[in-house]
Amino acid sequence: MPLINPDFSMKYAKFILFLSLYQFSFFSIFSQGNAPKAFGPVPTENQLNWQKLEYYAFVHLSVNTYTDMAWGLGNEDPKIFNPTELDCRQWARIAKKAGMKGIIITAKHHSGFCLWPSKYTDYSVENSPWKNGKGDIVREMAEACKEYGLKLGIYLSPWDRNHPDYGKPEYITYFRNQLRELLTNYGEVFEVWFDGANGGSGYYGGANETRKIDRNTYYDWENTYKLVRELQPNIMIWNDGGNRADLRWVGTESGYVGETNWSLLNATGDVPDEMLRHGVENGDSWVPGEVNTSVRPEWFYHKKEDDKVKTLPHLMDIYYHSIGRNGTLLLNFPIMPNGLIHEKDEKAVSDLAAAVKEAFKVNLATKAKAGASNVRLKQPEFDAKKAIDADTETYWTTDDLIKTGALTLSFDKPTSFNRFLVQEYIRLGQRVKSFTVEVFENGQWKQVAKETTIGYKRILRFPSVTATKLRLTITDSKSSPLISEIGIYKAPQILTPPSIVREKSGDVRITPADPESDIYYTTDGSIPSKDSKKYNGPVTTDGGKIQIKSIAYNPLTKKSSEVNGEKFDIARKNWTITSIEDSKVNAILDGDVNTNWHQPNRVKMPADLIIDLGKTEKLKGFKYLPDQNWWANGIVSKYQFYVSQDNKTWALVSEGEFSNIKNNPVWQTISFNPVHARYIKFTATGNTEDNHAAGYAEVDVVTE
Ligand code: FUL
Repeated sequence: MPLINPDFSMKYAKFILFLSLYQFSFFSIFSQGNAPKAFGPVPTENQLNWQKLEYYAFVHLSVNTYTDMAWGLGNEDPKIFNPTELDCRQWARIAKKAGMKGIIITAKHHSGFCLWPSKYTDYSVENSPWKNGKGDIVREMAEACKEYGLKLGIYLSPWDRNHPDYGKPEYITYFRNQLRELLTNYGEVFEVWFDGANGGSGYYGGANETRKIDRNTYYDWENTYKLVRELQPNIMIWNDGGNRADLRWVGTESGYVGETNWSLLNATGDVPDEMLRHGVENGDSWVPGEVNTSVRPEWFYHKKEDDKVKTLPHLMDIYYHSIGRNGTLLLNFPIMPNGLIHEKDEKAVSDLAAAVKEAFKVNLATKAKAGASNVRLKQPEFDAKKAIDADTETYWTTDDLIKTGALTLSFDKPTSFNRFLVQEYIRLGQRVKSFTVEVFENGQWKQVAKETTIGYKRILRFPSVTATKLRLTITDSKSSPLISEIGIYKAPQILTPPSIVREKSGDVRITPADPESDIYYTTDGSIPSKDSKKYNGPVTTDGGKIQIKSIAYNPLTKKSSEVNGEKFDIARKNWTITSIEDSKVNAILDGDVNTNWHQPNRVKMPADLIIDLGKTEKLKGFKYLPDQNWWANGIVSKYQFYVSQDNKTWALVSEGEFSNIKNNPVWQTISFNPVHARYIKFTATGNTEDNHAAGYAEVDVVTE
């Protein structure tokens, strides 16, 4: 007799099978099988991969690089295009070193000039002297990107100010032919950029007229996108507002996206700039934001901007306001006429890369213990630790339907930090609507941030704290929050020389780049150190001349910035501009180089600016700073300078021109033989544009 009744063993086997199936489903309920479901629109695989790039470059080069213009007109002779030292490997090397992941090249800007030898037009490198017409910049760019492990992106301006057919249906065929060339012959392309500037005046094959198009319908985007995706299945399509594509412009070129930033928009309908800036909380499509800005004021190279390359603190702000606000950063290099990136631009992005690396070197969160108020189904695969495991594919989350929750990180000793990074697991949708960050310092909880959205990545800055715990509280969410990563960092201070400004009152204001830095200064010309006077607010003066030298200082590291020094002549406190009745005119005397005043349009050259100095002074020169804005007009290049004791009889003491002020619109200082006077008259007799506009950021005198 068998030991086990076969009937029984059959039943037993069935029972085991049932048990294991049960077990299988039991565990799967609590494992991947029961992971939270997507909520609302979610990114495509292309969008996810693109978001992870975070940082990539733009390069702008075209015929207008040689005419010093922002846009080409379409009539520029290809013969002017000759970047004799062009080296795409230099661009790629710089981008790589800067931590960028790709480069988008202006294959064709609005001028219509093509940087590749397109077989559909003569208006290209083929008819330029560069490489005797045998070159192809897009090819060189593609090869350099490959060599440096960077992705290639293409900017193809839909607006073409050269093409005779622009505005007619035939042009669409031309445009698509060019797209086909670019998206077929140069390997994988990660992003294509269809600029929003569309239609207007142009050369148009000699017609020289204004052609208006409806930018929503003219290009038949639906079919154009279809072609793009057919040729490049992994591509991201950029197109601004009206023609919803894979990502969106953020409504500004100044380098920031809104603090509240949803990666959502509605597929149809108007998109005002405000919406571009913040996305739409309940939008029906996933359309994340890309922050595009230039390392200089303008997109194309202009020599006059050699002194206007963005500073490290400015670039750092841009970093926190783009990548730190759920956006990507597309930073532009204007290529010089010789075909290279300027060394100052290279230095700027290298310094930024070093500062970012330094700031995010050590993630203190990995040294903490993590606990959560609620863990989905009490399962370890969703527990608090998943937010600090350096794996963005895992996450902490709460039970379904629970839209709030707190995650607490505890350190075993007081830990100092000033940056907080948090990421959502966006594969299942962007959910968090609001959150706070608190720290446990000196025995009590203190709130350091109260914010709205998170998205792919959010980075917050706050003054340093030394705490034993940090608590992230999700105060509202569309569905259970999914937090994939948290970072806590102690970013060192950025020690660049402070800015020194003398206000009209005569007081001197000194501002460090990093609000946490101390400032030390001297007034006797000596080099400041931490033993000098500590700055605690504006330096008051008796209205006389003053020289200030200052440093920014970090008491923790005992490091200081380089010295910044400014010499100010007599205070302008009692000065009045007598020739103009406009309260805004005092912008000329406020010490702030970013404010300015312009003569009204009705005023023709010679245009006078008369100032009463309040009392007689012994003058030996004057200073003029033109409007510092992009494309400022009214840059005075020819002048006369008069003095008077009574505002009636004037003596001409200097006359001439400010050489090179167009290329280099910095302070102009003119000396003359010393003379006593109470009134001065600065007469603009010509400007850099040969019209009648006269503008001023600042005017000052030099006394004996
Ligand atoms: C703008 C263009 O008009 C600029 O010239 C530049 O290309 C910038 C990236 O986009 O809309």
